[in-house]
Amino acid sequence: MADPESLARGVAAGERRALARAITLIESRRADHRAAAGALLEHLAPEAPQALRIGLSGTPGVGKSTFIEAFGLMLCDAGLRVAVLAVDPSSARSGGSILGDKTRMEKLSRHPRAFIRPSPSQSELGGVARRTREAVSLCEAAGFDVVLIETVGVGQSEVMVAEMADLFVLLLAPGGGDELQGVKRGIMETADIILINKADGDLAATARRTCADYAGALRLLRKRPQDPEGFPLAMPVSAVEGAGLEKAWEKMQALADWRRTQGHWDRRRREQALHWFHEEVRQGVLAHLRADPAMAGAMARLDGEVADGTRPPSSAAAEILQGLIGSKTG
Ligand SMILES: Nc1nc2c(ncn2[C@@H]2O[C@H](COP(=O)(O)OP(=O)(O)OP(=O)(O)O)[C@@H](O)[C@H]2O)c(=O)[nH]1
Ligand SMILES: [Mg+2]
Repeated sequence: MADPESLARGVAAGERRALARAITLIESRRADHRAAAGALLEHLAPEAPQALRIGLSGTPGVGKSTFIEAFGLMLCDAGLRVAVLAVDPSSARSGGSILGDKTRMEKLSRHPRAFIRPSPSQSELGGVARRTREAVSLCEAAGFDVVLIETVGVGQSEVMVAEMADLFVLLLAPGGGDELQGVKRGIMETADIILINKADGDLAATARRTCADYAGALRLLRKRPQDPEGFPLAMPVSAVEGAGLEKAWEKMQALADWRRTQGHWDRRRREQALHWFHEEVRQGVLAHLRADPAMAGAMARLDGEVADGTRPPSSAAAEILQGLIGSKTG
């Protein structure tokens, strides 16, 4: 493993091998690698150019890989450098996606201006979040213009990706109108752009209807300060035929430009940085507690009491914090 400083120089020079090795380093859980990863991230220029970070989510089979291949190639052909990071917290699934993605993103993966990194087989969301966030920073330092962060549209990983993206794009299949109620609502509220994919062939008419349904539902949402007129929006695309991709990119740029000029962009990046800082502290404290046998024992005992309702959560927390502060000072 090269020393963090020269690795950081390689990343900053946009060397793909250095970037790949740097990501391998940040993915490692070995204590010495963690330390080197920390040094590496500190060596990255603080004034590195900002990429447009696009979170992209969608249920299995909706066409994420096909979309990224077509969309990524379009951006590369326009002269942009595109990095794709996949987030898949369930290690059981990731084997399948990597295999699928090798075939579905074949051209993009060979493009000199593209960099694709599949999800590592980590199952714990906290670890995945850190790895992805740090990988995004590395890609940004390496001078990529666009970083696509892909996640499967199931559960918590979506929220996490939204917390590290400048824009959040949701890919949906035609039909699925019943999903509009309930489970999709929360996700819809984080989405900036909803793309109804597979708007081609037999599905074209259904896609247009679905799109109108979502557009209607989006108009009912409370207006968010970070949205210009007309956003969030829903539009049809066909990843297979490439239809609508140019327009989707125009919309993404328009939204990003508006947020930049209105100050939402910087504010959001600052909020996100603070969010991850506090999250790291929280995770670190919990890990520290779990590693100390006496504290772990107290946690287990209090878990039981709180669950049974014999101890209020705040009082149990006070006991743990007392122990934590006491063990630091005494
Ligand atoms: N008709 C049509 N089919 C599409 C389109 N995009 C993707 N598909 C098909 O949908 C299937 C799934 O596409 P993928 O790109 O693998 O979907 P995915 O969301 O990456 O799936 P997972 O990685 O399993 O979550 C494939 O058979 C694609 O050919 C499209 O725009 N139109
Ligand atoms: Mg896929």
